Amino acid sequence: MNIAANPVVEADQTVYLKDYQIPSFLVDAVDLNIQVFADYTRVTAKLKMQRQSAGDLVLLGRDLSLESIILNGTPLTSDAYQLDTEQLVIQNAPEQVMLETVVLIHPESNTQLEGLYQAADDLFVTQNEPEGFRKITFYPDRPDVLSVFTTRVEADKKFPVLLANGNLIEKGDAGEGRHYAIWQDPTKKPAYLFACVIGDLAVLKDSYVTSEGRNVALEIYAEEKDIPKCHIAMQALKHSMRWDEEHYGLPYDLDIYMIVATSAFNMGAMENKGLNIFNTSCVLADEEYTTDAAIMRVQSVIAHEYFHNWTGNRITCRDWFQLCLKEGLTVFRDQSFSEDLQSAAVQRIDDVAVLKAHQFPEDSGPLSHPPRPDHFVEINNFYTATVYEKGAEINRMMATLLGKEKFRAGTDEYFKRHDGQAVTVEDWVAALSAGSGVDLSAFLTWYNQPGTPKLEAKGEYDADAQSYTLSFKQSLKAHAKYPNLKAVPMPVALALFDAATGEQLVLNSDSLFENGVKDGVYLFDQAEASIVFKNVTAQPVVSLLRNFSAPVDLEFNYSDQDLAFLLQHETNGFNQWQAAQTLLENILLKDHNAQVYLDAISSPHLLPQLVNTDPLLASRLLDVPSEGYLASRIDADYNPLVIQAKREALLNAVAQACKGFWKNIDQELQAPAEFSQAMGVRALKNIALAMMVRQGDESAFDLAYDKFKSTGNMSERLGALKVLVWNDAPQAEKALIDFYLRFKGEALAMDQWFMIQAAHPKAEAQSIAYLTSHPDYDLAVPNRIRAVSGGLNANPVNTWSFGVEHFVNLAQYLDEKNPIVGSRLLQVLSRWYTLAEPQRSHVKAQLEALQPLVKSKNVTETLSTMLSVA
Ligand code: B3K
Ligand code: ZN
Repeated sequence: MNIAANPVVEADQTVYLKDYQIPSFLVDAVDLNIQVFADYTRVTAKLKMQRQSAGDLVLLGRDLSLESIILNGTPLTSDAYQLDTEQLVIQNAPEQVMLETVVLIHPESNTQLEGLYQAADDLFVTQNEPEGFRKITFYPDRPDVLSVFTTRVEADKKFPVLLANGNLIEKGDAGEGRHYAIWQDPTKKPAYLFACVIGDLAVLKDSYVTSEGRNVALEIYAEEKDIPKCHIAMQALKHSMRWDEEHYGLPYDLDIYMIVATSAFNMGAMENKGLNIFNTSCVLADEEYTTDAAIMRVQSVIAHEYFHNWTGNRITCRDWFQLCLKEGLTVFRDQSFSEDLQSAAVQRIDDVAVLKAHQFPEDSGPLSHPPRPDHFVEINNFYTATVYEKGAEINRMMATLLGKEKFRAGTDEYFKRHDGQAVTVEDWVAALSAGSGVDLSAFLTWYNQPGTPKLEAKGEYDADAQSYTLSFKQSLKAHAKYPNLKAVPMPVALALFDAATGEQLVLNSDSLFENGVKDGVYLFDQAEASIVFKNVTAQPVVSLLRNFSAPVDLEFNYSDQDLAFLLQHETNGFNQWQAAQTLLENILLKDHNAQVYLDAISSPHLLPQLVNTDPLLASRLLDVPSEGYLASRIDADYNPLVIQAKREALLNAVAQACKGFWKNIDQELQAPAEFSQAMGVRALKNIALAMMVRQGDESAFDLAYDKFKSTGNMSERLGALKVLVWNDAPQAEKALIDFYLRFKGEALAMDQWFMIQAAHPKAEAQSIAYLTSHPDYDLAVPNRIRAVSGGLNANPVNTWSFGVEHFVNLAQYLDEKNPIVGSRLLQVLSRWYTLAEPQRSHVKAQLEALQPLVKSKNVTETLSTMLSVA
């Protein structure tokens, strides 16, 4: 019997955290036999189960054709169970159950890229988090059911690679040109961590000896031509393994660790136990083919998935509401790892930039939810910036407050208490508190409520008393679904500077002790409070939230001069950047005069000096907030054209203000051998090139074209190509053709080719139509869709005009074919309600027209939440 996919969402499909119940049956062992044929796959599953609590035996299953079912040796007829589109239920099952099912599935026509699917002619892979395993076989597919898996994979010999989790225990001939492999995973795991791979791939091999002396085989599988691009990922993997031993005392626990790269993947990567499956975009790294930013991303995603082995796999989530338990902690861990790879200030800048560009807007609009939501319709819609990035910030705050040693004592306690278990956010905070000896339970509030807290601070200097008072107030916007919002604890890292000399003031221990500031951090945990610094001999400049010590929206009565001062004198690189960003926001959104900023950024004491010591930080200090970010700061009557015009004018003014600087950068700065420094030099040179065009420098296009042709480095090549294409240079067309011919066999490079054209500031509906009807555009490949859609969305003026139709059509097309990606892309329009009329009504009408046309839970939930704003 065939079961329909994606039933229409009904009112009662919301799942609530408060309804959690332990599973009625646990699975002690699973035996799978997965036989892949050309036009179907047969899955035989033997589950050894035992009752844990009263209730029916519930096996979840979707899109499965059930061939047979045997319970404790007796074949069951259809009247012995209830079967619908989502589950198979057996009432009155005995205490001990041996259940054998045979189902047929169709990976060859699975376009949703969930469960087992054909990713290429010669490749089948799985993606089971969160609920994909139920598309492979009937199973209690929930994260609190942990079991030992033995997997037999059988396929035609034209697929030489047969992989599954754990250790290979047997392989051999299966007759008729077929072969098999049997893998056994000794660690108990939930089904979402199950993986298998059937394909024709090449492999890069290495090995690693753990701190416990275990010799681990490391294997990265990819297409033959891509193997040379896997070395950076392999180094990053070994580095991550060492890092986790040194920083958390966590060694790897199996004899083999495999990574498989595929270009057909809905997201970045997946941490399946011992068998990660990765989007090629997060494995392949090579200066000739991928950008510096992509290389950094590969290293961080490799680390992220590796770190999940402990935070996610060994200790997993009790239910999907707890997703940020594993994701927030693992993101915090990978961010810390990346801080060790490059300028730590720049890593923090980049992480906060992501938080502010994605999480803050999400949290201020209709899609706002707590890091741990208390209800959802489709859990796939909750792999969000809030769960990941805000989740990471909560862990960072606790780590900041505890300091290195206590934080480590806390994490040690967590691994000791909960190894092998499926736990909750409360368990994590309790273990961290117990291990560190510091009660952190107040931080639970952060997990449970939505919205970015506003932190209003005021500074007052009293010359007579020689004291400086800082007062703080926190507030949250009301949320219909989450009432009873409470004050949260916020570590506020701060420093005072002498306004005359630019030196940081040493806060003597008296003043520290009295006001509760410890190691430069004040824990603000009430609705309102103030602190006083004594013996301050002149009006200081205060720098707040150093390193962005809490994920809040800070409002402080800074003058533009104070901000310019901090841009030039803060010793914390992150806060230098933050000062520049705030100053730029004042100019672009509050119409402040730009001169204070222009004077500071062109000061000979700032960038010309920094370019030699930390070129990457220098490049970030030149960041001007994107139009998309600026839009996220506007809650009503947003006119994209106005913001674009203001931003363009400012960039032109910056180009003029730093006149001689750009040419100097271009001619005199050389990329050193060290990667992170070289990356900084390349970033600066790309900015310089774009600025030279803004200055009207006539040599700039020739310079860009020469660079484009002569360089072997993708960051340089793309930097030059952007300048040519986005300015409609005479050389643009031939550069695009040259790039196409040079890289047409390289999917990731071609994604960039699509992206650059889609991101043309003057792109029109026709130019996007040209790209989406190009023979190399493929709606079955999420990376390609994201390249064009992401490029288009780089210019909000375009997004909110012809782009609306693009995104609405995509959501409709993908609704059933790939609802995870369709739902995600639609979210680009979530701030429609902030637009000025008549655009607001136009977009609303288009969204409303989409509503009756979509069926998937994913798109339906997203759309109805988006439209829930008044
Ligand atoms: N845990 C996976 C995400 C799965 C997303 C499913 N829609 C990757 C990661 O966060 O490491
Ligand atoms: Zn993750």
